[in-house]
Amino acid sequence: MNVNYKMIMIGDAAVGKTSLIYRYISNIFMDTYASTTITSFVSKRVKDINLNIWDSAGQERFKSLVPSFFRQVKTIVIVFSAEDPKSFEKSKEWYDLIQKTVTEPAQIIMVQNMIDKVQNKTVSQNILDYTKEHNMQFCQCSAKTGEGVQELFNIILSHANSIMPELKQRQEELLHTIITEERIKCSCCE
Ligand SMILES: Nc1nc2c(ncn2[C@@H]2O[C@H](COP(=O)(O)OP(=O)(O)OP(=O)(O)O)[C@@H](O)[C@H]2O)c(=O)[nH]1
Ligand SMILES: [Mg+2]
Repeated sequence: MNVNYKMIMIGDAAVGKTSLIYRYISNIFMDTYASTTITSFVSKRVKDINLNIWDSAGQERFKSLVPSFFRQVKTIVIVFSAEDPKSFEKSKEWYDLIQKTVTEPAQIIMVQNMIDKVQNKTVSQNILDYTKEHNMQFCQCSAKTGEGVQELFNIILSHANSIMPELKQRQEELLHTIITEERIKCSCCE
């Protein structure tokens, strides 16, 4: 039985959330910016895992809608841009939003994207301190060159594998509930 694994990309507008997903799923990169307005997901099957990757809208006007997609999420990726230090400051607000709204344990990863755009790739100490202090994993990526993207998803898949018994049990319980409900429906129609 394949297990479903839900993850979501969040972060400010134009930091590269959609581009990272395109790079991972289809190995493509598009220079043109088409802002995401509707949260949706794409799936990739990796061995026995259906990785459901939700892509959210980073624009401020959509921010309040994002937590409604956190239900049953197992990994949250907060993306910011290496080129724009303000986007790291804003990612702290995204972290606070997770703290306020996510009730179940989830892996949280901070991603510094667009590292192809900066000469000095050294991660600043305040970023390292912040991620460590909040128990987050940290990755540097470029959706444009593909650098770090596979590594990011390997971290996520490794987490998925580490909670596999829990995922399987949950899925079986869900299936059982659906079958039971169908039986009840059928017997009441007889
Ligand atoms: N150079 C470079 N450009 C990137 C990278 N990632 C994304 N971009 C560009 O940055 C722009 C925004 O990328 P998106 O992936 O649409 O950003 P987003 O975070 O999904 O934005 P919203 O959907 O508005 O929240 C696009 O023009 C991309 O081509 C990267 O790693 N390097
Ligand atoms: Mg997008």
